[in-house]
Amino acid sequence: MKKLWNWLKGPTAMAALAGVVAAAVVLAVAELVGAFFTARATPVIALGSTFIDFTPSWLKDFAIATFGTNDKAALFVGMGLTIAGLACVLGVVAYRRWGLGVLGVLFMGAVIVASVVTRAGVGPADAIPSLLGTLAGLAALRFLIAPLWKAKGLPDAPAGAAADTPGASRRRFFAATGITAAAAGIAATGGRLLSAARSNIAKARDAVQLPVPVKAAAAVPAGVQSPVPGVAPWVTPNGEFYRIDTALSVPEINADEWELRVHGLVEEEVRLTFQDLLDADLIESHVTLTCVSNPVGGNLAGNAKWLGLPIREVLERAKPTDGADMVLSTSVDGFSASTPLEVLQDDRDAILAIGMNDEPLPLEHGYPVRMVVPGLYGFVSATKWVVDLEVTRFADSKAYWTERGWSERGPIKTMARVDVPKSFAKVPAGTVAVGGTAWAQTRGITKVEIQIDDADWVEAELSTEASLVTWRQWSYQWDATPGPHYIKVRATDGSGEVQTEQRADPVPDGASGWQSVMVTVE
Ligand SMILES: Nc1nc2c(c(=O)[nH]1)N[C@H]1C(S)=C(S)[C@@H](COP(=O)(O)O)O[C@H]1N2
Ligand SMILES: [Mo]
Repeated sequence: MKKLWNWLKGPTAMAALAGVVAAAVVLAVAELVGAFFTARATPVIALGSTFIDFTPSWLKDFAIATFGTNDKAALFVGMGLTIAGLACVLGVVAYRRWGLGVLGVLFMGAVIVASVVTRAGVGPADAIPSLLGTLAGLAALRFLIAPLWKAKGLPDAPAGAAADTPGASRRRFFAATGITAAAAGIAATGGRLLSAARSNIAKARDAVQLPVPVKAAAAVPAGVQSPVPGVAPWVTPNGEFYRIDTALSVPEINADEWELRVHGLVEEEVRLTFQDLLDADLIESHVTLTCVSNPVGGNLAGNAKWLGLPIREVLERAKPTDGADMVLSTSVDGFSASTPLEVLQDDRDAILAIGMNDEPLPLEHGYPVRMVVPGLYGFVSATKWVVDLEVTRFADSKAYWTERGWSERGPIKTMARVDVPKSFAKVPAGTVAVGGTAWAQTRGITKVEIQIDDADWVEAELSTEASLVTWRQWSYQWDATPGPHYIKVRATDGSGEVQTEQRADPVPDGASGWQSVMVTVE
């Protein structure tokens, strides 16, 4: 204990602290200056995004299985700890050998700049915040370490660094550290406020007037909602809709400048502006989106009313040439999805969506324009912030997640989910309401069955079906006897196929298997 305390009071620990504060200065100054540049070009966002781009399928799967939609928060915490660790080392190195410390800091600066300028949609000028941040960090490191040298009179210390009493130099060190850390905090907060003030995208989005569709969504029949309290709402409110993407900072697109380019194996290259979409014959329909990373029983699925232009009509104008079998859609920040061409041409109404539940798309869900394709997992179809459609062939191009070990195609697997009771719930004996949802987009759900422990499968009560591309809810009144019990659920889709019992991980093309919920009846 005593030893630890002495070490903590010693110059090595102080040098490590100086390193951490200097790193904070790097990030804070870059954040402040970055308010005038592309948001995705700040060091934290660029480093994190680069890390995400190197994420193999098993790691993405692990991150989502472990942290769910908090995977980004987990990434930030991990990055923060890594940066702090490196900064400690650099602080100590700089204290012992200033020249070596400078080299180390410059090297880190170069890594940051490299990760910034290689982001999609980021220009060379966007390196400026990171460069200025690195220089400011170097100055801060020098400023903080100088009092430590004074106390020691180390060989590398600047000439004339007169010996100081240890107490005086420690006080000077902590004063300097406190002031620098506070300045970094102010710069970072200022940068945040400034970029928020400079961004008018949220305001522009609020001002968008969605046109009236030429084909309104079919009226939602009564009885789509499971009567069991606690089952997910049939329409997912925008604020509760799951969010999955590789974007650490939500892309901010000026709708007036947005343009979609349709090119590749086409007779006619087509360009669409946002105004073109507002002026077009739009259709509206409810579609349930599902993420391929959704584990059995997971909640990475949501149902919304989407407004948009059938991609079929855009392709009719572009006229794909013979041999084309895929459309590679790309977002402004470099994500891409490979969607079979015929899926975008058939009557399932894949759309370029601009509206979600009677609102313009929320920024996190793809403002101003995203794709919505019934029946396919999002990773091969639901490109948000979409700016480019290349008509091509599966043999010639690979999408973002396919390059990282996921499948090139992704039809949604039939899945039933128990929402109530929750796993490990304690429920009173007697009649227990069991309920949930099930989906098999484009095939529909025709049956949901329940099995209690090893009893025979029994049919659950199906809620009203709205369409084949939306989820269908169900309920079951269970006569529960005291003790531990397992509730299993499985669905049958419109093709007559029973959901497979075969357990599969989300990688590479979606999880399968029957969900089993353990409850204790008291
Ligand atoms: N630009 C972009 N679009 C994207 C993604 C992405 O990472 N970037 N992820 C896809 C995946 S994996 C899914 S499941 C859906 C999720 O859409 P949501 O966040 O609106 O629910 O978006 C898809 N579109
Ligand atoms: Mo996904």
